[in-house]
Amino acid sequence: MKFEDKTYIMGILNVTPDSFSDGGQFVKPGDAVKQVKKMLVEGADIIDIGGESTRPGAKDVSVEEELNRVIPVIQTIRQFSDCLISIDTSKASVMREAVLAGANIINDVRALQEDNALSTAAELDVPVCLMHMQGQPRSMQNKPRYNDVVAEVKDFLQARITASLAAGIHKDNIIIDPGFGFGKTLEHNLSLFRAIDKFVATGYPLLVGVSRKSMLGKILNDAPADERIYASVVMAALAAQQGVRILRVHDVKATADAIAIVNSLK
Ligand code: YH5
Repeated sequence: MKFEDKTYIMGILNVTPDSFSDGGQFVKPGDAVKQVKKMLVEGADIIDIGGESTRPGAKDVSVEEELNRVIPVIQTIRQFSDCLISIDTSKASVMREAVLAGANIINDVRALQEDNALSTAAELDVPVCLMHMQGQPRSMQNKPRYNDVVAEVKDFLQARITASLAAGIHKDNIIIDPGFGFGKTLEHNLSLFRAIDKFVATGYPLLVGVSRKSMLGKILNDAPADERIYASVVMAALAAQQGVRILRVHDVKATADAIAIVNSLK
């Protein structure tokens, strides 16, 4: 797949019963459909469907549970839309079933490090987002540590690109993501955001997800998730301005307006 030269909006659809900001709202396919239609009308280019909660402290889910959450939703979306769908998973079997059901993109917060993920992604021949995470969701936010966060995240992503290419994944199918909030303090996240130009300069399309994350809450005197929307949109605009190609967001309409402003100034 060849990405056009524009900033894509990836709308978040959580199908986990424990999602922080939309706690279990979108578990029923009917409810999920409503949210997907709203995001598409508002300007989403991609719908990102995740059945494993990867927020800090989240527990593991079984393959069966993850499949039960995501596959019916993908099948239902395919009955009314040919929009791009990404599947937010680290499990090879979920990647496979999701793509067979109509998903177009793999979004893996573990950068294809789980069993059979590299070979499965190569075989499915769809774009894949390789994200950096230090540790595992359960414990990643307890004392993250780096000597040089930008260098370490860049080196990790480069190593995963090398592994992906060696497994037969096409260069044009690789997307990279520094993984904001995944085993990072506020200072780590800010250092990475200041270095966005360095990630863009790799030539691989860059995906950024900061929407409603606790890094914004920390800057805003511990604002709760539903009061982090303006800050999320500002960060999205700053990212788009610097050449970020995919913005993973909860608030699609607000982000689409911000991108329109950024584009008008080019
Ligand atoms: C990402 O950055 N993030 S799930 C905690 C929050 C708010 C939001 C406490 N999947 C990313 O969105 N995939 C997630 O407030 C992702 N990049 C990619 N590629 C975490 C999330 C969130 C967590």
